[in-house]
Amino acid sequence: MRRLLVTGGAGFIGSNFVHHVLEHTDDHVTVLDKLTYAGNLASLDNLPRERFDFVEGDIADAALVDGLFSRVDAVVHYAAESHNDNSLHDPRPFLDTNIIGTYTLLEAARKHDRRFHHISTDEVYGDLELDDPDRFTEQTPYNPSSPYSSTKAGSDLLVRAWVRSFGVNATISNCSNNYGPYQHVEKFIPRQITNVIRGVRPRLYGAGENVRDWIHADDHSSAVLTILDRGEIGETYLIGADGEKNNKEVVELILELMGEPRDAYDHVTDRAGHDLRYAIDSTKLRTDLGWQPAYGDFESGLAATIRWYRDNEDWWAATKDHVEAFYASKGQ
Ligand code: NAD
Ligand code: TDX
Repeated sequence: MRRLLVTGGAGFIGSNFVHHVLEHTDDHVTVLDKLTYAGNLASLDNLPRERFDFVEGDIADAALVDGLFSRVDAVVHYAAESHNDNSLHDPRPFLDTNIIGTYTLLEAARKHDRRFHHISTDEVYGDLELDDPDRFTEQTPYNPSSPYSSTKAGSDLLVRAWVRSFGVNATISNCSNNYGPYQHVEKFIPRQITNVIRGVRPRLYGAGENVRDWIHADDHSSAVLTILDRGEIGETYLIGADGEKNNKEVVELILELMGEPRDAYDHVTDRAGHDLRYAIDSTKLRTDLGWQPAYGDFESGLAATIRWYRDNEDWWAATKDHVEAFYASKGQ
């Protein structure tokens, strides 16, 4: 039985990964999570105790991390400050967790010679024009825009340096925008779904023409497991499911699926430095490692996600008012 350490496993994508691993493998999972505002233990309810344990702590705590690395075979690193809007308001935690935290984990991976997989984002490549025929590939130069994406880019470069300088057995993946259950209501799709449930009109930044390339979190998990099992050390793999949509289309689809008029939303103040378009070419992952997404159809994945937020109001209700007060203070 392989023993995995999953950092950030109480967050959105990390918790989806934990569920995926426990369902599809025999691995044992230890989660290390600081339980920031974004972590929620309820996302890890009802997991088999003999295959799962939870440690509350900071990835930048070198002594804690050292002890945990000595007990596992491989590490999958999701923990991060993840929200662009927060990084515009208060960048410091992004440096502490995304840079110093990743550095702390890399030093432990080096000391204990552990397999390490680093989770990153397509935002490290900056943005594309709306009419650009190209998509991001592993060769696209780094050009991050926000405090969030610049710290993720910095963490990727640290991983590359620790591979080359110290022979750490690491791989990196850069994924596009995820959607699915357990996503914090500060993020675009759950914010709009929970607004509609509460009888509030969805909020679109600016004109709503910005394009994101959507992938279901479960497809992200299967891709990460594929890379962990068969990825080549030192390589970077882009993860995406050909899901480009502009924000206006997504809001209109949410409204339609929830039985509201498609135009029942408001335009609000745009995000500063708002990236225009992200788009992923995942040919390398598909060709070299044979990965395929299972959720071909965004509309049915979105409908299932809407059902999940309707059925799990207890999971999100406590944070919704606080999130909306923060946005209201910025005219969003
Ligand atoms: P999230 O904000 O939902 O979860 C982050 C988790 O990390 C939380 O549980 C939080 O408590 C934990 N955490 C934060 N700081 C910590 C620290 N110092 N020590 C230990 N735990 C800490 O984020 P998410 O959306 O699930 O993103 C997870 C990872 O995936 C991030 O690395 C992010 O950059 C990457 N990513 C996200 C997306 C997306 O669409 N959300 C897309 C591509 C890549
Ligand atoms: O209320 C909103 N209205 C709106 O129009 C919010 C919260 C967002 N938006 C727009 C901004 C973006 O164009 O929707 C799009 C998606 O916004 P977010 O959910 O904040 O995601 P994004 O900034 O694209 O970043 C996400 O994908 C890449 C994750 O949060 C990152 O962690 C990941 O790296």
